Amino acid sequence: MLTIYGVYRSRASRNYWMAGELGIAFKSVPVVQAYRLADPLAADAPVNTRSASFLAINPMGLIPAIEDDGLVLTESLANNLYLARKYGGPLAPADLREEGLMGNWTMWAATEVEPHAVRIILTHDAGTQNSDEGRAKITTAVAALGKAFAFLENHLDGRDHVVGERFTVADLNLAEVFRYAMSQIVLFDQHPRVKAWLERCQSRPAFKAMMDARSHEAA
Ligand SMILES: N[C@@H](CCC(=O)N[C@@H](CS)C(=O)NCC(=O)O)C(=O)O
Repeated sequence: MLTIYGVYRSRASRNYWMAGELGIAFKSVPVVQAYRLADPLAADAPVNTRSASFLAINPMGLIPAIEDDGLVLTESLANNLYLARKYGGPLAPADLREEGLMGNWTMWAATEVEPHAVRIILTHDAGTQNSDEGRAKITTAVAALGKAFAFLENHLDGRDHVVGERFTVADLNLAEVFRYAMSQIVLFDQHPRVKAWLERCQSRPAFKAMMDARSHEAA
């Protein structure tokens, strides 16, 4: 059975959403980010990214990790590509060409979008979005995201989805990365196809179920 190590309030959200889309049974092992704890190595600390038991799974000390039939994977977006290939169905590539495209879009999201988008959400998480420093960070990130938003906006001309004519793992992986920039309403208003695509992705029952579980988790 698939095991997901992480918490919903982390990049593990992508893997929980994916498992929900696939309708597969999974075991969730809560592992919280060490930086959220006062003393992650205290005897009574919950299992976290610095706990020996988790470092045995992912020596990088980052969540999520998944374990499936003895295979351990530790990159959230790659975890989803693997799950798509393993369980098949409409979310998975139908052929090698689609597999290439899904990998390409996923790598694009990880390298060209996420580094900037995550800076936006982390600034909000830290509550510093209205400080001079926070505003400067967000302005820089938004400027850096302009090209990526324009690229996706152009790609979505005449298309509802990123690859093929259906919701796939490529949409899911991208949607989870673009979610980190959602506080930037102007950026989405300037790119209406990206905005409508993200709304479509987030209207899926499996996304809503994941966000519901997330909302019940300690902040
Ligand atoms: N590239 C990795 C990044 C994973 C990552 O940065 N995870 C964060 C939580 S979203 C983490 O575990 N942070 C723990 C820490 O810094 O102690 C992935 O996408 O899975």
